Amino acid sequence: MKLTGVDLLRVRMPLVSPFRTSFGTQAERELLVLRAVTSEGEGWGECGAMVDPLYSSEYVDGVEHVLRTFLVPALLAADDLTANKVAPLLAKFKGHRMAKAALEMAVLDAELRAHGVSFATALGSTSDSVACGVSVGIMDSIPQLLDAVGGYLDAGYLRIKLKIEPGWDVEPVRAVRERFGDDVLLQVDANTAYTLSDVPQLRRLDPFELLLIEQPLEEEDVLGHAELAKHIRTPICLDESVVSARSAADAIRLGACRIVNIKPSRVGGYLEARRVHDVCAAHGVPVWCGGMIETGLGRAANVALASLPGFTLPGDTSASDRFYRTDITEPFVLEGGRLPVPSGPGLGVTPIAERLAEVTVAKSWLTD
Ligand code: OSB
Ligand code: MG
Repeated sequence: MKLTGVDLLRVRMPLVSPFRTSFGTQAERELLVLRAVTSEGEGWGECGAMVDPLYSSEYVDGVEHVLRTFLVPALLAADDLTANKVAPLLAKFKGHRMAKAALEMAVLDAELRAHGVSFATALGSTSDSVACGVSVGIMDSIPQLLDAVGGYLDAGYLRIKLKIEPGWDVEPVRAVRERFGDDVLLQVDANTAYTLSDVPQLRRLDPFELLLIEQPLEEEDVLGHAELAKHIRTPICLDESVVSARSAADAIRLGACRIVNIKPSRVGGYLEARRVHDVCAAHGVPVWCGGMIETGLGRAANVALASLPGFTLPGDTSASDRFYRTDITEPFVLEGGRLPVPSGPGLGVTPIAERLAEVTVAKSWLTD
């Protein structure tokens, strides 16, 4: 197929409540939505990048610039474009994985819609629903946290993830265990907030039988995670450090993690995400699907990915109403702690034109 152009939409959506992590607090989600227009029809993409480069080096304005200046022009010049060719065509541009992921997602969606194939089928899905967990932000107080966790358990979530940072780690975990018991699947995510000098504090999490601790140390400190693993019992899961199938293989080989969080945007797209899944499966390493506060578009693709056989732990594939009162697609609604895997062509969901228009703050058409 031939790429005609890309509609670049900047979307701003309020969150149902502020979401606090060790790197910051956000009350709204501002992100880029892409509509690829091709000779075979259109496709939708969503970019994981946030407004500020706090989770990773990418950020909305930077993504917009690299898409406009380098990535979209490279695809516009290709005569016989397929989703599989996107990464090779963009490989000469270093980094910018979230920008590349969004563009590949839009091209993949266009291609799959044209062929009447779902994301789930294309990626190798083996299930028609996925088990869902929820990521719970850092709160001002323990009672507030217990209210939030209680609400999510009542809603049916099968796994709770607590965001932690120094000063908000052992006590919230203890409080959740005391209130809700030892059977709750519980894990924590530090978003790089600790160093190896925190080993004594991180060891204090050991008695709580957590499923995992996600990304305790900084992104580039893979060997540090391998060292930390020798001193704590809680399994280490990497998020920020895993940016490709190769880096996943390296981290596993070095003993830096026993579990991997797969975020398609972080690794450059759904096709690389599947390769991360395959590498982990080959090593017997369980994976789960992470999230970047996606709209219904990214959520649809994440749920499809999470239905692959290696995704043996519940993901951060929460329902649409975890973050948004109104989504830009039909909402994903929890059913017995699970979400149904979309089965329609491509993403299986499409933005509702009026909803999308309401939240779009800027729009530009990229073409040659
Ligand atoms: O580290 O997993 C993370 C949100 C934004 C940036 C990083 C992370 C998160 C979450 C929420 O934990 C994931 C979600 O439910 O979308
Ligand atoms: Mg994380």
